[in-house]
Amino acid sequence: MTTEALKGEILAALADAASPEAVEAVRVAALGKSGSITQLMKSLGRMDADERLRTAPLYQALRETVSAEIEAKKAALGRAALEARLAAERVDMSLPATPVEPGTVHPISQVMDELSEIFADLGFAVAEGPEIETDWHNFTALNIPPEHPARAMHDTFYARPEAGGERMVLRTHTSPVQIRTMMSQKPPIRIIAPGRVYRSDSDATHTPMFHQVEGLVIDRNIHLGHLKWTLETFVKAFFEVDDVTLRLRPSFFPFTEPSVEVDVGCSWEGGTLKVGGTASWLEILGAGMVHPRVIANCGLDPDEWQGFAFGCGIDRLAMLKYGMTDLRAFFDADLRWLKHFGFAALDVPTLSAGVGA
Ligand code: 2U9
Repeated sequence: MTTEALKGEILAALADAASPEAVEAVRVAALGKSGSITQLMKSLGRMDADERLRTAPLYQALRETVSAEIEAKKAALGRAALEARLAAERVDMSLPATPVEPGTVHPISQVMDELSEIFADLGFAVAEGPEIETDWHNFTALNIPPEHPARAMHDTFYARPEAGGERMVLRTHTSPVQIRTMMSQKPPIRIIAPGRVYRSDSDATHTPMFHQVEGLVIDRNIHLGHLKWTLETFVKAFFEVDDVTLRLRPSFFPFTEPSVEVDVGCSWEGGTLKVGGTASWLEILGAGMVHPRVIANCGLDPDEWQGFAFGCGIDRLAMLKYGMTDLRAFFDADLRWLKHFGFAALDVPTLSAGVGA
C-alpha cells in the first residue's frame, strides 16, 4: 500500500472515531508498538542507503501528519465533552431555592442558642474548651480527689497513659472550661460553658455523649442570693413563664460548698409538663457556691474572690421544653424526627421574640 493510501485509511478511521477510546485505538493501530506506521519506520533499517534516503522523508511526513491529526481529534473530543458537561451541569442561579427541601436546626443546637441568648442578656460570655482533657483540669482542680467515685473506670473514658504516665480523659463535665477561664482571665468572670461531655453510661435515659451547660460567676461579695436570682431569671426566660418557684435542696458536690439541687415548681396536665405553680417539682439543675479550694487551685485568693456555679443537662432541658420523650432519638439522625422536632434555620431565638419562638 502506498503511503498516501495508508494515510487515507488512517484518517478515515480517525474521522469515524467518536470517542477518546476509539481515537486511542486508531493511534495504537498506526503508531503503537506494532502499528502500521511503526512497521514502515522499522522497514527503513532493512533498506539500502539510497532507497532509505528517498523513503524516510515520506514515512516521517506520514507519521507527523497522522500524529498531529490524532492530537487535534483528541483535543476536539475533549472540548466537546467539556461543552456537553457544562451544558448538562448548568445551574440556573436565578431559580428560587424552594425546590430544595430545607434542613432543620437540631433541638439541642436550638436550646444552646436560647441559653446563649438568655445569658448574654445577663452579661455572661460563652466559653469553650477541649473535649479531651487532662485529669487535673477535669478532676483534681475541681477538688475531686483520686478516690472519688466519679473517677471510677465505669464513668470516665480514659485515654492510654502517655510516656510520663499521665492519662488524658474525655471531659465528664464542662467544668474544666471554667477552670481554664479562671486560670487565664482576671475576675470578675461571668461565663456559661455549653458543650459535649462523655460518660461511660448507656441506657434509656443515658447516652455516652450528652450535652451540658454550666455557668460560673466569680466576683467580690457574691452569695447564694445572686445564684438564686440568676437561676430564677434564667428559668423564667427559658420556659417563658413568669410564675416560677424554685426549690433549693441541700446537696453535695466536691466543687461547691454549700451545694444545692434545684427543683422547679410545675404541674402535669394531660401528661404534658407545665412550668409554674407548686403542685409538683422537677429537678433541673445542680448548683452551689464555688468551693474555696477550687478558687485557690486556680491561683486566686478565696478570701477576696467568691462565686457561684451551676450545671444542667441540655438534652433534658430540650426534652422538657419541647416534649420529646426518648433521649436516644436525639442521636439517631432520623430525618423524619428532625423534620418534626427541628427548628427553622433562620428562626434565630431572640429575647424580644421569645427564645422559644
Ligand atoms: C467550677 C466550679 C464549680 C458546676 C456545677 C453542678 C453543680 C451539677 C450536674 C447537673 C446535671 C451535671 O448534667 S448533669 O449531670 N451538675 O449539678 N455543676 S455545680 O460547678 C462548678 C464548675 C466549675 C470551676
